[in-house]
Amino acid sequence: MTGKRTLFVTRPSLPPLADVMPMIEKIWASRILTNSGPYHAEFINGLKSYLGIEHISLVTNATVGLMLSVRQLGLTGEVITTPFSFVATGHALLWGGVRPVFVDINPKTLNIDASKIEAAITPRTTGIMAVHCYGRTCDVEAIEDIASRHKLRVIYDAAHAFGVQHKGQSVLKYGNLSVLSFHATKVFNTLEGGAIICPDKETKEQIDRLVNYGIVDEQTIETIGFNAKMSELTAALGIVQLRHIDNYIEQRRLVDARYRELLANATGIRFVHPSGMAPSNYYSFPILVGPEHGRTRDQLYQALRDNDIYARRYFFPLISDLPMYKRLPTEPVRELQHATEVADRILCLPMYADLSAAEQERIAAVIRGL
Ligand code: T4K
Repeated sequence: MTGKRTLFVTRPSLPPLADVMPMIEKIWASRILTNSGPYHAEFINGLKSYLGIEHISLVTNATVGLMLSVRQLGLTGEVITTPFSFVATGHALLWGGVRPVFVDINPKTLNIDASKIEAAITPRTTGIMAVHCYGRTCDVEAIEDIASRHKLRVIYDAAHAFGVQHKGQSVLKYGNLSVLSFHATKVFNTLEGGAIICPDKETKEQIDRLVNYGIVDEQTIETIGFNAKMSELTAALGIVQLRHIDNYIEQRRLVDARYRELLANATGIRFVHPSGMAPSNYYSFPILVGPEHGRTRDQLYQALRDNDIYARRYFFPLISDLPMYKRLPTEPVRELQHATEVADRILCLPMYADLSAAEQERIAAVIRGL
């Protein structure tokens, strides 16, 4: 390759095409393309054993997975959530006719501050939608405790948390439902895709029906379902990706470690995650640009772009600042102080398996102002 390549915030990891081709040929020969075919079943089994989870429903993407989760749990009224997330988190609630109530984040973890949830509970509150932001585990114990005392249902937006462990088990075991994203930008990707992690067989069956129009059998439609079915092509790619995921994560761990070395004493740059944060999937490499840096976050973002480095301000603006959310009566702005500060300082650096050491040096040089 000649010249410098443009560096995006992420670059999807893909297996060798030759590994996928025999499966595509089988799909072509069988003409079973979707609606719970053999690869769909095989992919679920692979995920069950990799994630250490018993009940999984596949969906077309995490946004729809979150929407169906809201429906499955019968959430109404108000749901407490974080403003510091991708817009899909809030949109899934609005689509379900539920009003999101935004609670500030913990400035260390950037996840919803569990100690502030109770103050936001009203008689209309039916649930909590928390996000394991950048794959860092929420305060799941505190959230569980609040939910059980107030009889609230909990959905974890686990879009970033594929394979993340908490206290020796999958973090996906917490809450009533967790939703994974397999989007191209994720550590584990099937181009588009996602999964809903269910606590038991019965819930999984109900969700599988929601995914397929509510169909029980040829003449029985049980509920107002959606079409959120994963195709056989997507599932086949997922099966192959599972063979490589440990390698992708290990390569990302090396990228993470190199950033820590290269930016160790960069003025005004703070790492969001502690070094060797374990167990993690190294979804992202977020930094906070402090006032001592000399440039604002946006000036640094622009300086990187001028050098063909497309870092991203995930998550800016806050969901609560978007027009359709601003109109909602919400908590006083001062309550979102940490989220507001972080949204103004956050920058996610390029993070992907095949980011080279030389490319990271190039990124670090711009950040250091060299
Ligand atoms: N909850 C959370 C917390 C999430 O972060 C997300 C998604 C969801 C829920 C919903 O999950 P899904 O419904 O998507 O399964 C991207 C993704 O579209 C989105 O999935 C992701 N979070 C979000 C954080 O990022 P954009 O609009 O910022 O992506 P885009 O197209 O600007 O891509 C970013 C960079 O990635 C590009 O500059 C180049 C690179 N890229 C992207 C794609 C799509 C590639 O190299 N190849 C590609 O195919 O939203």
